[in-house]
Amino acid sequence: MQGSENGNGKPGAAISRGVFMGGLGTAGALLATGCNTPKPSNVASAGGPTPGAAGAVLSGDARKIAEARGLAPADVVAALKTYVPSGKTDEYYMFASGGHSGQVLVVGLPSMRLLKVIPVFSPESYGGWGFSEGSHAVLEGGAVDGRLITHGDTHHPAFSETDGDYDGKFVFINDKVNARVAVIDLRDFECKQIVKNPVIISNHGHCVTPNTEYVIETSQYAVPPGWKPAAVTKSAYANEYRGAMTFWKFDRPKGRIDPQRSFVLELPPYWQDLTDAGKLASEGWAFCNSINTELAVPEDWNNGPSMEISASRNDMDFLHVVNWKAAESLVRSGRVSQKNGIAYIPIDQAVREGLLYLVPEPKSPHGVDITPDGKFIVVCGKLDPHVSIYSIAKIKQAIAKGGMHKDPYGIPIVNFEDALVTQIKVGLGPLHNQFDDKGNGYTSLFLDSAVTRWTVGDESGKGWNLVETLPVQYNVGHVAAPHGDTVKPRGGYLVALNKWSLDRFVPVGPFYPRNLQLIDTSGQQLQLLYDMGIGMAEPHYAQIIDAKLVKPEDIYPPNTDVFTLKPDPKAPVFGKEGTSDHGDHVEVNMTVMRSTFRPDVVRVERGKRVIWRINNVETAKNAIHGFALAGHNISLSLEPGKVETIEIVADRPGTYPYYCTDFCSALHLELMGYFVVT
Ligand code: RUQ
Repeated sequence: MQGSENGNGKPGAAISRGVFMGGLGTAGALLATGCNTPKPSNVASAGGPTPGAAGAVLSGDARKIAEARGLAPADVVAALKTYVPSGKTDEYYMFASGGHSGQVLVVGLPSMRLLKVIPVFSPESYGGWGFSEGSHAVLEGGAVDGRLITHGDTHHPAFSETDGDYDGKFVFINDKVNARVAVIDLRDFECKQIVKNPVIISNHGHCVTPNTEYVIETSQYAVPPGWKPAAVTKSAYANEYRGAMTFWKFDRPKGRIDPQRSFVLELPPYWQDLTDAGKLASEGWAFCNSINTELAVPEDWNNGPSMEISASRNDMDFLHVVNWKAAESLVRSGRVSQKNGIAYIPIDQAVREGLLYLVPEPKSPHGVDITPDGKFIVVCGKLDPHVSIYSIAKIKQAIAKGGMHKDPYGIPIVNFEDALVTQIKVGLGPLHNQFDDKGNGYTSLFLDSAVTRWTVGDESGKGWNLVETLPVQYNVGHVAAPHGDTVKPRGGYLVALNKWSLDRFVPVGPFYPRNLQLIDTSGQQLQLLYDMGIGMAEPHYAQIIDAKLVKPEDIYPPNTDVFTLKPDPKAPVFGKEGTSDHGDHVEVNMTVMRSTFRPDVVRVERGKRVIWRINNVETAKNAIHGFALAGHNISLSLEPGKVETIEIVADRPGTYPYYCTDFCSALHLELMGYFVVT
């Protein structure tokens, strides 16, 4: 995105991007040139509109509208920068986690319009997710000890990468509560696979390696491996509980995680937290924070200290430094054992093989993010006002030199001073970092409710300077910038993913919207552009990708099984539809096309199992049909070319209408039929 402060007298970025394709005449007639260089005094951040101020820089109709709506000049500039008129599309996609809705949200930038909700861990009736046999099988893939789980807590979306940059092919998303990872294919924006970690039962850190060799999933709350029952005592905790970093092998041609070629690295029962994969200078390494190096366990809070006190006593916790390339070689050599069906490297073996090191980090850390050149590791300590900058070169030197102290698990600890480059005092409650294309880093400040901009410096500690702080509304968690965690950040925007919104929206009851705020980072000053209310669970993290890199199919080829993206051999054929009795079950082969279900009467004897296949044989883009069957808990989404299968038992005699749930034509209401159980 171009800067708004281009100083060439042209109206702002949105205009020069071609919003007014016919030249600047129209806009120029409404806007005086001054409005594209807002001075901080004009920014309507807290003080609200300045009556008449808009009039100073606007003329004609624009002035009248701005005055009538009480808009300050900065508001007008912000509106121009985010407005995407009908017929134009967004510059970026943002994929945000849907928190404990278990879903993933797709949002356009800079308009901040919600474009899609991708069902992943939770059944979703609009998408037929969990109702069709295919989607049910995906959910079954994430069963825990055979129990189907129908919710999730999504945290950290991760695009597939090539050479350390997003490639627009896949998105991976973790489920914190059950330690699962899902694969979303960007050919159709649908979830294709869920895998359950066989060793851990909750996760948090989640990212990919620079060529998507692995999807990394790191544990949060330590448990005995395989979550076997154990005493909740200090000694049981220290001896039996373990954390883990799991490397899920991604088979790109198949578009699936391959558990057979995946492996787990055992970690101490420090609660591992955010995780990032090294790139360029640090490629082959992975880094993860930890928070409970006290090895505290919940005790009776009536008599002793609570977890929040006992797990935050230490001034320093540990950054975990993992040589995953070397771990991969070890696994390939076959010199590793298995645990619960997955290759497993215990801590002592990891230490012997030089795979695992610790570096002290202050205090209750949360985010760890690698700079775009891969040279520096930026750690946020939630209870420390600094971000701490470590150097991979220094860490490697210290490892080579040897002679390190060890933690109680025998893991070598690199001296803090040997690894640290510098610290930047950013403010209270630093959580997460992103980067832009101009050599800046951005850190969210949870306690201060602000985002900061600072400059990325060098190995000697020079050039790491705080530049600016912008308040956000309120309690910001992650920040996200276009390609902001890759080797090639694009810059221009920052999104603050705020957990509280308080006074920002019309009230909707005690459950407040979350507030995703779009910030323009292209100019001298950070400028808040837009508040997007999210009326559901908290989007923790988001990644933002250049829209040109994502090339989904606009229609499925005929007869597509969407879980293989191949032709379904059992797809019902147009003209050969019907119902057939196979003794123990009845098969229904149905097609749908505006505006007829064929067959439009399905008659079944009570007690039969019914295998019901539906093929949307439309060939027009966007000609979506839904399928809802009364009384049987069935809802499907049938995009053109898609085949879905449902299985039901006809156990309750009755006459049940089925109909299309997508208003598809003028005769949509006639697109129906009757299912009669006799
Ligand atoms: S985190 S609490 Cu990404 Cu800050 Cu999950």
